[in-house]
Amino acid sequence: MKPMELDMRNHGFTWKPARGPFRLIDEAQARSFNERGFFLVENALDRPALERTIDAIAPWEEKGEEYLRTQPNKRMFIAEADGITFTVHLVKRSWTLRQLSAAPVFADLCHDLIGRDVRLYWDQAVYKKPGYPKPFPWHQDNGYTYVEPQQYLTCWIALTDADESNGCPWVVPGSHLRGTLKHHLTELGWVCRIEDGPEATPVPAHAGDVVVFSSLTPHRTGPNLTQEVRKTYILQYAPEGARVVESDALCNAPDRQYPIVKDGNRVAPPPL
Ligand SMILES: O=C(O)CCC(=O)C(=O)O
Repeated sequence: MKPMELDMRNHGFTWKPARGPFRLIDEAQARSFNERGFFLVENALDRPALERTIDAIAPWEEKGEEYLRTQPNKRMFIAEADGITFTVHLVKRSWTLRQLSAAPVFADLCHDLIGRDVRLYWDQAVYKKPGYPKPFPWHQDNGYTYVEPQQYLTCWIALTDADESNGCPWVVPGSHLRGTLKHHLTELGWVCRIEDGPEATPVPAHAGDVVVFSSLTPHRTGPNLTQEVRKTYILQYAPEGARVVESDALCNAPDRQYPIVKDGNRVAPPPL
């Protein structure tokens, strides 16, 4: 396969490896993150935490789906009623989700993989509805909104079991090391790669597991061929001082991009 082109804003990128001492991850997970761009944290959320999370998302996700039904072709950008929904910025609406975003497991992942001063950057639920046949195509998260530093963290929390039958993540191990790749816009989203290629690897996860990957790890999800909704809640974290390049805005909106780790310490989320 031809080497993929870089984003024109990506000059001289070098991967900043995660180095210990670590609070949560082990050496094998650190090696996998540095060399392959991802790893799995098993059983991060127990059953009650999963139920609280799903219940907190439900009213907002349902409202969003109702709105999509009123739109031409029941679509808005990449969201589609009865297909795939993206429910964003839920930490502005739910104390349960705000607390989850700053839970020790995520704060410690931030410490281990980003550093001593880290903020929540983005949160969204992504639900794939039963029988939805379309993939969510290959992209890097930094291919959507170009942030500097390019290297931030995505935690894909499985709220339901996810495997190849219902749209678990797939990754291309090792492709994070060159920084942000060139993306082009399609009706299914921004795309940096068409073919899976032999290296593409599915990352199945049980409900409560977290697929941890870099903003630079190319990933995709497949169709949902089952009769159940595939549910994920995604939390992304960026180092203090991160900026959106287009607008030159700091990623520090106080209502949703609050500190998670400050001077190396876990921080409670601000009240709603
Ligand atoms: O969960 C999915 O199906 C895709 C979500 C995703 O890759 C993203 O939001 O960047």
